[in-house]
Amino acid sequence: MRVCIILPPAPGLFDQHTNVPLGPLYIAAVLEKAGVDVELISLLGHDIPAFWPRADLYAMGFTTPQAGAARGIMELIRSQYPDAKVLAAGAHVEYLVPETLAMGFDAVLVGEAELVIHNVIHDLPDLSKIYYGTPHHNLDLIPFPARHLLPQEDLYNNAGSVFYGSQHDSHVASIMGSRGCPFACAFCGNSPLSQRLRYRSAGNILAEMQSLVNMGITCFKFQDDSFTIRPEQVIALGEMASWTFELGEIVVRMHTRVGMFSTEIVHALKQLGVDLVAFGIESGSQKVLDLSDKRISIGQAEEDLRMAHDAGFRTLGLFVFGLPGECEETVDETIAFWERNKPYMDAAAATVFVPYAGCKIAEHPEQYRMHILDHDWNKYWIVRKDTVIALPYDVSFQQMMDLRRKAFGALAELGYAKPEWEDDGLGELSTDS
Ligand code: B12
Ligand code: SF4
Repeated sequence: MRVCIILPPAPGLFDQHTNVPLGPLYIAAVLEKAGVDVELISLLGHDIPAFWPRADLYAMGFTTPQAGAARGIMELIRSQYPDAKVLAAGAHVEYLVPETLAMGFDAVLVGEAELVIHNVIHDLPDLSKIYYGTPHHNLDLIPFPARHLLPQEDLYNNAGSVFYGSQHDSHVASIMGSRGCPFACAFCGNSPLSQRLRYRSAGNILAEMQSLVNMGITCFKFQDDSFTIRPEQVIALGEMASWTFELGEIVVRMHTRVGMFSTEIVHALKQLGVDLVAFGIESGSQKVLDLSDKRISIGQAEEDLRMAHDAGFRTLGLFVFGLPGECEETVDETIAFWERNKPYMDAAAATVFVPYAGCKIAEHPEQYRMHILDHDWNKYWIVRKDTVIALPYDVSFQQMMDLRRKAFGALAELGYAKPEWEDDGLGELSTDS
């Protein structure tokens, strides 16, 4: 049995080459463990191959703006092997099953795939149209991502970019310590199927980190949605890290939700080698936060930035432009937030709101007083400069583009542009925020 997993290109990323998603690597690991012969082909920053290897199953996971590319790849494979079986999975397909099948895929796998991929293999060549994954309740039972299937130079991000300037000479591995997020921000494309928060044990996470350290990778980017949501987990991880690694041996970046940072976890984060703490702040306008169901306050965001900064961490604020209620006044409030918090916010990055299928705004735009202007998925990059996809009711397209220029211009003026961003006021924006 041979399975070929393909990573479709992501031309909207500044550095698509090393931004390999973990999902397909986990599935490759599960299949290998079951004795399946797995080939992983990354088209992230690579040319489309002239010749595809023969496989019993071709499988692709993709996000929304990659959907067109994924379809093109499927057609190329079929032009070489007309009877090829091609499976679609990943974030995009969840709410668009009929559409994905209509694109020509043989089957769609919805949600987390570890517990259902065996059924797909078992059914070959007579696949069902839909396979529903179930969230794994014991993440420790999942093998570590099959990083060995890709060349090292495809896997590890440049640490200078991930850590906003520090750690220039190293490479950084993505890692996930938990899955799921119990919140329901209106703009978020996360799956409600995996809303239940699940953790790996501290020992399991550290074993993966140790295996990477053994390969010379000492920088880590935790991709968890809210790394600090359960303080006892962070404390256990920090304590075990202090037994496993020398102080300073590893460097970590993590991301969390405003309201989930406390002095209680500071020591543990230091034990874990945390250098950069990223907060999903989204907007400097309370009105925008409330209209987007964010359920955080501007005061909390400022307090968290200060607390983390004063505890000795570098802080990164992540923002989204163009959420419900965005207008001149809210952009001004956000710019004022950046100015006010500059002493505590070491880095900031912003993206533009894109209404991915399944997020509450895309499902009920009228409730959020938003127009959705375009359903061409190829444009659904959060980093495009030439358009906005969603428009608040009371703002014209031109006003929105002007506000966008103003917001990103201010970010650059405040010194928050990354060196690799283009210097045109809009910048390349954040591609790997
Ligand atoms: C980390 C991350 C990134 C990183 C990836 C880097 C890295 N080295 O890991 C970066 C910053 C590059 C990134 C970029 C983008 N991302 Co992103 N990203 C995430 C994030 C936070 C975690 C992904 C992850 O590792 N999850 C853990 C794994 C285990 O879960 P998973 O990815 O869902 O995979 C499971 C299933 O989907 C399925 N599956 C996935 N792939 C495959 C493949 C096969 C063959 C099979 C069978 C199954 C399968 O099985 C997996 C295991 O259970 C998610 C949010 C989230 N919490 O998931 C957003 C998310 C996936 N990203 C999103 C988006 C939109 C993007 C961008 C398009 C943004 C942009 N720049 O315009 C780009 C696209 C780049 C790309 N290559 O796809 C959206 C997707 C929404 C949508 N409808 O498409 C999400 C959900 C964020 C959000 N809340 O809106 N991203
Ligand atoms: S934006 Fe963050 S906190 Fe909100 S639902 Fe998405 S992952 Fe959870």
